Amino acid sequence: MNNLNVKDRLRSIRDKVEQGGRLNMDDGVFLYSPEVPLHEVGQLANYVREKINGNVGYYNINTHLNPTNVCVYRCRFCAFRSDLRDPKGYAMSDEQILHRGQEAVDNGCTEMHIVGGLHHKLGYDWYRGIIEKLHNAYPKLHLKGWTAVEINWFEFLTKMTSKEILQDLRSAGLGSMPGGGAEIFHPEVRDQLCEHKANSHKWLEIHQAAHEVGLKTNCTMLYGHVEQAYHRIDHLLRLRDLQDKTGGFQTFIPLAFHPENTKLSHLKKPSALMDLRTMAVCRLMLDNVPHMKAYWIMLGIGTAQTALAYGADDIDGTVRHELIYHDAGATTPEMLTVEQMKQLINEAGREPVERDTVYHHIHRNPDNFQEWTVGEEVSLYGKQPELTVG
Ligand code: V47
Repeated sequence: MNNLNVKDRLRSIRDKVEQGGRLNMDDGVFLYSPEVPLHEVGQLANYVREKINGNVGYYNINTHLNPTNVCVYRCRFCAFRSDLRDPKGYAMSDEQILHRGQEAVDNGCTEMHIVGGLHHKLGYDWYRGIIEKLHNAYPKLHLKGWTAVEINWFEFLTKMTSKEILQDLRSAGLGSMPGGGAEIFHPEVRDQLCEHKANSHKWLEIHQAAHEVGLKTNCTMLYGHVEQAYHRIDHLLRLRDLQDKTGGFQTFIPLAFHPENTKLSHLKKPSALMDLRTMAVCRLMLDNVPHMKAYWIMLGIGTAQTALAYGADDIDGTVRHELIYHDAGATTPEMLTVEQMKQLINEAGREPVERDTVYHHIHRNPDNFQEWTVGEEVSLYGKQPELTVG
């Protein structure tokens, strides 16, 4: 591609974006080409980000719970899983799980993010019971739990439909679903990473079922391993199609592959430049998903801050007890304080706003941090910003 072609194509993409048009497969793959300057893609994504979310940088106060790491699957990118008889394998007791709930409440958390392995010997009732027990003991804590891969496993265990399972989990206290398990939908890649687990149709069907029973969900894409640009864009287009139907996705989280301790440990971790380009391209392709999360645990703090100018409007939470990325070599701290979260958003020139899982403002009692109330839903701008692109 010569320089003139690059400029012309970029101009036509910029026109499309400014006029509210949609980018297609060719546009997306083009934006990934090294000839296209990163700052140009970033500037365009920032335009969309400010149009939708203004100058706000969202964060929440949350904790993670991985009740077991024992898993029937052997995904090649995963450093967290364990075999049933491996000394590393664990399954938490009710007491340990409830202790985590108490710790969360004591620390002012509004959300618990719950995911784990698919244990060979534990039935659906164990997984359901975790939600029910936590919800009964700590009803104010939002439980964002079980990925589509777990729901698919519960289908296998119970012979219930995904909709019946989701309704049942909702009645037990499930508040929403995280976006994990999506990896890369395209079978050319998925079959190399995790051939046995829920395929793209299943993953999307389960998220559609969740949206239909009134649960909001997130969506993700695992990048920087064996995939190519067209696999990533194909993935984003499949998510965009479902969002057109249901509107149930709240946040998209691009997940950079961490190779350490995985079966793909010979691969290099994606660079910060790749992380920023991916955030920007995702913001531009997913024009119907309101939020983009720069997950600081996975990106590192500096890149997460920079991503707030490349399409992201959210940096996830304070986080405690994260294992999936730390087992795979993440060097980020185990958690950040609220003051640190606010500072890093401020340093990036954005206005820090605490949200709950489903994007309502959180109001804290200034005299007692543990006391909080849920305010209004965040308002999306949906109007042209003052600035112009380019
Ligand atoms: O599905 C696993 C990925 C996901 C590795 O919904 C890896 O708010 C990189 O989905 N290197 C789980 N990625 C994490 C996840 C998530 C994280 C934060 C917020 C939300 C949300 C969801 O992590 C897995 C997989 O795609 N993953 N191992 C690895 N070695």
